[in-house]
Amino acid sequence: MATIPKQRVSVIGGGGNVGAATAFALIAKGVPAEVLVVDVAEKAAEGQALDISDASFMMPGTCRRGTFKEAGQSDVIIVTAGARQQPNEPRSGLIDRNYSIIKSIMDSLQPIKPTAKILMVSNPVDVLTDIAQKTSGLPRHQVIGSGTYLDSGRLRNALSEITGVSPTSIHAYMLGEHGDNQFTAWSSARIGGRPLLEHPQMKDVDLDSVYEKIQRKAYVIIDAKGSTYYGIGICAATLAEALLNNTSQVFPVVNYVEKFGCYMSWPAAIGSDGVEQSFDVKLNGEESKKLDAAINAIKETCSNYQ
Ligand code: 6V0
Repeated sequence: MATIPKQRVSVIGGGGNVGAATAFALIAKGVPAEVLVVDVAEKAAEGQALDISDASFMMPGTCRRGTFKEAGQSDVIIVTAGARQQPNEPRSGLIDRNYSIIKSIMDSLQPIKPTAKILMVSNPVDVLTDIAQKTSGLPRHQVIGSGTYLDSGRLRNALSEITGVSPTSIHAYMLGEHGDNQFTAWSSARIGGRPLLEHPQMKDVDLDSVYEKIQRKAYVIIDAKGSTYYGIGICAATLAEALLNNTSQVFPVVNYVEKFGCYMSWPAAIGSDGVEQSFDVKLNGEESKKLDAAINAIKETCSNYQ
């Protein structure tokens, strides 16, 4: 019998597409953790866990179905449970359906391990991260959301196609809200130590059309196959890995930004305590207006769901 790793990651909603993709990505990345798949749909959770455990025989991680109580005692609790977008539905439209689901999940997890970190993925992720923090009782720095990490990855892929540089060497962020109020921080984007917009290949690029393509990508995928899960699965697994392995990597994730007074997607260094540092991104006037719009939209929704 395989040795059970000491660290535990639970995926609540793991019977569904995003949860299963996340659990599989954790195993495939070789994260040395016991991965628990938890879902109200127990049969679906059992099936996903059995399938993923077949992939774990050559990896340090293990996978099985778990209970909500076991999940509450995990080192990292990833929440992917809830309703997903229908074609052309904005993420913000999910709040009524997912608000009560997230509150009931936080109750079912109690008592939550005091050192646990919660990673929210369910949408609208900015507002649900705020609700998860308040209802879990964990400190703000231990509760984060995947936010615009996925959108920033999509942006880096698009910029890689234009510039011919690896996406891992392009430092560019989508920030604000993971939704219709996200924006590209073009003025702070860097490539090889210089402003991205000074790269010769960027000279004639229509920035609005690059933004629109990123913004529409989830809608295009949902229209074609019903939901998106591979990209977000690897993003969630990478964030869990940073939390477990104390990597202090900087990601654009949902974290509580003191100076804005709300949870939103903003660059933060992530380690075993959760958020270790939040950063001060320099924005131009137009970007600052978009940031204000995102903050207002998030705060307004949060105030309606307390
Ligand atoms: P899905 O495939 O329908 O899976 C949802 C799962 O949640 C199902 O297995 C349900 O049984 C389960 N569930 C519902 N209520 C509960 C509960 N109370 N406790 C435990 N499990 C429950 O949806 P999918 O996996 O495609 O999407 C899940 C969520 O992820 C949605 O809110 C999406 O909008 C969101 N996404 C977030 C992304 C991001 O970038 N943050 C990206 C893609 C999807």
